[in-house]
Amino acid sequence: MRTLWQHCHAATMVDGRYAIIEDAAIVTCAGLIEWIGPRSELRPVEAERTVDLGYAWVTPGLIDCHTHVVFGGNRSGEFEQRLQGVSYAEIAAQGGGIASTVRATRAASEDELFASARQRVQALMRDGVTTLEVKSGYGLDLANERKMLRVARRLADELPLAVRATCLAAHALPPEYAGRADDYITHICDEMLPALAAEGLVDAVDAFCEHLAFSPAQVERVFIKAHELGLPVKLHAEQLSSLHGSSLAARYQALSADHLEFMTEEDAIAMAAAGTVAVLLPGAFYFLRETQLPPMEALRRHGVKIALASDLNPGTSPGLSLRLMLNMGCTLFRMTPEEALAGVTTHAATALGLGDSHGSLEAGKVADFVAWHIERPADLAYWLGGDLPKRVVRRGHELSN
Ligand code: DI6
Ligand code: FE
Repeated sequence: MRTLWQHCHAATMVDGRYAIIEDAAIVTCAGLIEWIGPRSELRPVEAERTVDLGYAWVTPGLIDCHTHVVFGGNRSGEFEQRLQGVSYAEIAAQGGGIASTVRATRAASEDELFASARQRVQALMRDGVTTLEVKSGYGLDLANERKMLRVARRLADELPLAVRATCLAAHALPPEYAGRADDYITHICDEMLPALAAEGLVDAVDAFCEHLAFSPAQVERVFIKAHELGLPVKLHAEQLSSLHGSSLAARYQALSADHLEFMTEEDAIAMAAAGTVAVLLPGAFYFLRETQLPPMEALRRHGVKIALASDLNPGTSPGLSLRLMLNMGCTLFRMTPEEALAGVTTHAATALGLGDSHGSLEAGKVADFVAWHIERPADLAYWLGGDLPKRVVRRGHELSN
């Protein structure tokens, strides 16, 4: 069905800029944008339907390009304990931290994981999210990583949004491999990744490169296997210390390197040359009360594309609002509202390998967009969360509220 959407302004986000079209018209057909431009230049079209958007601001559908939205249990009890003075080390000694999420995720059925993840995804969708990345990484064995990735696929089947599934088996060391990290990496490379890839459950491969997780040498083994399997890679890098994981990621043409508070200028140069997107995660920075800021000036100077994401996870970023992350990107990292919006549209699409089909309003791209009843695009980063009035269009069809 061909639809004409008119009486709107568009922040098209082409090339990561607002690239505004005032008094725009958009023609969609078969789920794609067929034409977009000033209404005055619209040639007569045979549209089955014409929609008046009441001079709303249209942006691309938002893209949350880094989430751990599938998990069992949550860690609000630990949050409360920590604020009562119990140290992180004591909580970890009691079996808390990421290990507790691994236990809860392993204990949950696929249906239970789906039901809890769906609620969180629906919260993100209330912010206009139409594309989502979902990582595994709380199963840490073949059966439980498979279970998480199947939930990711099911979210795409049952909710009106696109999902990219990322295998993060190299997130933490499972208890059965305590003291044997290299053996676990071998298990990932020889058993888990080939099996999960063969089942069509994996769109990209991620790892956590940090002293308390995996070394650059271990991460590189995972990357080599991912490339053998024809899968793109991403990396959690430079969150707590500088191991130059982001340079390693760039050497493997990673789609993105994420966190990056401790990255160096050399890392930024390597990422720019490789086209690896910097995904900044202000929710984790805030929740952990970090003080080391990502090197915004170096990223800008070297032309690294910058994305923003929720990092939605139970331990370090229980963030159910991507728009809140826009505000945090501006207030905490001094991004401009335009950079922040590009970070959840154009550059987020590139961070997922979807740059050709998603992330901006251009003819030929998927017709995922949001018509916001706001005064100007900066409103999206200005309000601290909340439910802004809007209409969400996914593949050319308006979603009911
Ligand atoms: N970095 C993080 O901040 C989260 N994972 C990661 O690689 C932490 C996940 C958790 O604590 O559950
Ligand atoms: Fe993460």
